[in-house]
Amino acid sequence: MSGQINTLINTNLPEGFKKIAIKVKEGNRITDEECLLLFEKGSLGFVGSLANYIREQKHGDRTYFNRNFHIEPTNICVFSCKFCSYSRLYAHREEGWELSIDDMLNKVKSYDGKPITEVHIVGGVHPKMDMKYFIELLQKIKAHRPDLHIKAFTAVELDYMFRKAKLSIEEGMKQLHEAGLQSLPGGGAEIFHPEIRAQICADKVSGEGWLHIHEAAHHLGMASNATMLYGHIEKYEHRIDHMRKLRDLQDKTNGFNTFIPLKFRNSNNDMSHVAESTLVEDMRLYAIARIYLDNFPHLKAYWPMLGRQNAQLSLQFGVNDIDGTIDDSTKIYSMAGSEEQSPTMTTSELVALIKQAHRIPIERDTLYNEITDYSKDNLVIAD
Ligand code: V47
Ligand code: SF4
Repeated sequence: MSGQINTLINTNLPEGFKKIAIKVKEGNRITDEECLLLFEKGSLGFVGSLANYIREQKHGDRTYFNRNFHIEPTNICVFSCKFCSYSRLYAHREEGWELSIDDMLNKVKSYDGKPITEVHIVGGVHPKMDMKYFIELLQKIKAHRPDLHIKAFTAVELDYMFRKAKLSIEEGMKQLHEAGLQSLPGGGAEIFHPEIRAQICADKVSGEGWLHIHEAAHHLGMASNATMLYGHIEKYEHRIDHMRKLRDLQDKTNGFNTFIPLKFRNSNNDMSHVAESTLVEDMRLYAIARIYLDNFPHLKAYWPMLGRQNAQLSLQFGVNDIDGTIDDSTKIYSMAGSEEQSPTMTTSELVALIKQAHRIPIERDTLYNEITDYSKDNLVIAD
C-alpha cells in the first residue's frame, strides 16, 4: 500500500494534490482549503486511493459489523424537518405509532437467548414521552438484560427531553446514564451550518446544541457517533464546516467512535424536488471524510440507506464498518425511498458481503471490542 501511495506521489500530480498526498502518507492533517480542493477537483480515483491508504493504516483489512436491533418508540414528532418522510405531527397521531414501555420490552424479550449485543433506540420527538418515561424504559431493559448495550436517543430527542424536564444538559445526561444509557447514536446532526439548518430543520436543536450534548456525554465517559445528512441543498463549504466542528470536538474529548455520512433520500418528503446525489459523489464523500477526519477511528456506511452493493463498494473508499444485522422494523429509510424496504441481514449475509470485498469480517460490540473474527473458514455462524 505504501508502494501505491509513493507511486501516486511520484506521478505528475498538480502541486496542491501532491501536497495532500504527502500529508496523508506522513499522517498529517489536511486544511479546510485542501479539503475544498478535494471536493471541487479531486477525482474519484485520487481521493479513493488516499482514503484506502488511511483505512489500511488504521485497520488493515478488518471490517466491522455488529449484531443489533432497532426500536423506534414513535414516529410522532413535534418537529417538521423538511427531509423527513417518516414523522407525523401529534395532531395526526392516528397515522403514526406510539409504543408503550411494555411493547418495547417485549421487543427486547423477543431477542432472549440470541447473541445480540446492542439495542439502538431512536424515534420522533413525542410531546408525551418524557425523561420519566425513558428512564423507566432504560431501567427495565437493563434489569431484563444487563449485558445488552443501550445506544439511544439523538441529540434532538435529548435536547427536547432536558428542556421539558428543566434540566441542564449535564444533569440530564447524568440521569439517563445512571438509568442505563451507555452511548449516543449520531443522528440529528444533519448539517450544522445555521444557513442550511434554517432551511431544512429550523425548529430543532442547533448545531451548537448538538455538539454540546455530545460533549457532555463524552465527559461522562460515554462514546457517541456523528452523522452528516448530505446531498441536498448544502454546498461543499457546509460539509467542511460540519466536519471541522466534529474534528475540533474530537480533538477535545476523543469521544466519537464513528462518522456516518447519511445520503439524503428524496421520496415522500417536502424536499422531493431535490435530486439525490450520484454514486460517484457518494463515494467521493466517503473518501474525503476519511481523509479529513483524521482523528475519527471509524467510518461507517449505513447499508439500509445506501443499499447492500453500494455499502460493499464503499469499502474501497475508506469505509471500515457496515453497521449491523438491524432488523426489519426500522422505517426511517424505507419511508424515504431506500431500495432496502425490509432492512435485515443475517450474520452469514454480512460476513459474505465483507468477504466478497476481500476484507476480514469482524463482529464487534458497540465500543469496537472484537467479538469474533469470521475470516476462519471453518467457523460455524450462528444467525
Ligand atoms: O438524523 C432522516 C436521517 C437520521 C432522511 O449512530 C434521513 O449508529 C436520508 O442517525 N434521507 C437518523 N437520511 C438515523 C441515524 C443513524 C442511523 C444509523 C446508525 C446510526 C448510528 C445513526 O436519519 C436523522 C437524519 O439525518 N434522515 N430522513 C432522509 N430522507
Ligand atoms: Fe422529527 Fe427526526 Fe423527522 Fe426531524 S428527522 S421531523 S426530528 S423524526
